[in-house]
Amino acid sequence: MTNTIPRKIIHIDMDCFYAAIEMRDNPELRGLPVAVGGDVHQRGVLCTCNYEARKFGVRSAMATGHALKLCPQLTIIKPNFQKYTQASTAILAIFAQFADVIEPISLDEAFLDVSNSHHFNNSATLLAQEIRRLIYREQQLTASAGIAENKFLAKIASEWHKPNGQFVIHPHDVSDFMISLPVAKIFGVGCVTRKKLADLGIQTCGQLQSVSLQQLLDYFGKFGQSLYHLCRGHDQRPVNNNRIRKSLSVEHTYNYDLSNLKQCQDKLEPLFDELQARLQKHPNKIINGLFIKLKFDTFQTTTVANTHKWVNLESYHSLLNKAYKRYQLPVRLIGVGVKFKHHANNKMTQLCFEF
Ligand code: TTP
Ligand code: MG
Repeated sequence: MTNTIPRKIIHIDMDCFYAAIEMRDNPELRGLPVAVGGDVHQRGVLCTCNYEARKFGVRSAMATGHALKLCPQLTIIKPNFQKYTQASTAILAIFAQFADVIEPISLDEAFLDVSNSHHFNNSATLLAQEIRRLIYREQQLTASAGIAENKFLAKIASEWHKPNGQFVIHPHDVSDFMISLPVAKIFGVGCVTRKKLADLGIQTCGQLQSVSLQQLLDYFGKFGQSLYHLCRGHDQRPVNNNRIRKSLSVEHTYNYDLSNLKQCQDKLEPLFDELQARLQKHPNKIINGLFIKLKFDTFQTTTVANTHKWVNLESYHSLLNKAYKRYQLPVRLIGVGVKFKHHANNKMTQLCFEF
């Protein structure tokens, strides 16, 4: 039997994200049309622009040269991805204060499944408001939110009151909401599908609902099935929690088996050095334990962990000794890693995307 209790999904999308960060960091830009992107002399393209620039018809992915024709006074700033990643990490840490199930989609966008949240008496509306308030307080950036029973609707809803707003599609309003929604709002419906649908006289999801599943399968193959459900506002996709990095490890399978503990010990230092190098790319994360993994020639695998808060070679030696003693067999693989703390309980940034 399917679960009849509607889920509560929040979709958060930052407003003109890169441009907003540049305006935050340079207040002189506020009120002026600003874009972030490549140089006109190098045939650059815009990543995004602020809402002032959008009034001139400037858009993301537009050639810088074209944007300057539409808006000659446009200020163009070179992207600074390190800054955007830092802000994104801090925002993700705010989400983690309120939701266990988080799916970051890009630096400025994430889904949160808050169906079982105890915050605000399980009001997703109040929760979204609080998240947006904290983002503003901690990052001086505005976000928009959509709240609905699934990812498809929540994402559409977050556009509804953009910028700096939020919108709820209540489960009992879904049918009405879908009737006039343009088919172009369905993800996966690009120019080609839109044209095919237009040829059939279909512009809205309401009109699409009158096409049978079989006809949709005939016209669009497998995608027809998705169209059938999405035009009714149905979307079962879970919020995928696995995109947040919870650990980092380096492992190596050796060309020949390591036949004793001493040989394993000799391999530890290069693995440790590589782990440290990779950790430097994640400066905002907090380590919450070290682990070692061994795979023996029998393909049995064992992992030993501790709760140390920083990496050091001695700890890995002691973990290795313990792991090796469990089987005392030739070893074909050694892995060394760290677990990250993944719940934010203070203002520090503790999460990052798995790129
Ligand atoms: P979006 O959320 O699509 O755009 P936005 O946040 O700038 O504006 P909006 O208020 O409409 O949400 O994308 C987020 C960031 O991703 C954006 O700030 C820059 C980057 N981006 C690109 O680099 N290239 C692109 O083509 C798009 C669409 C976005
Ligand atoms: Mg955005």
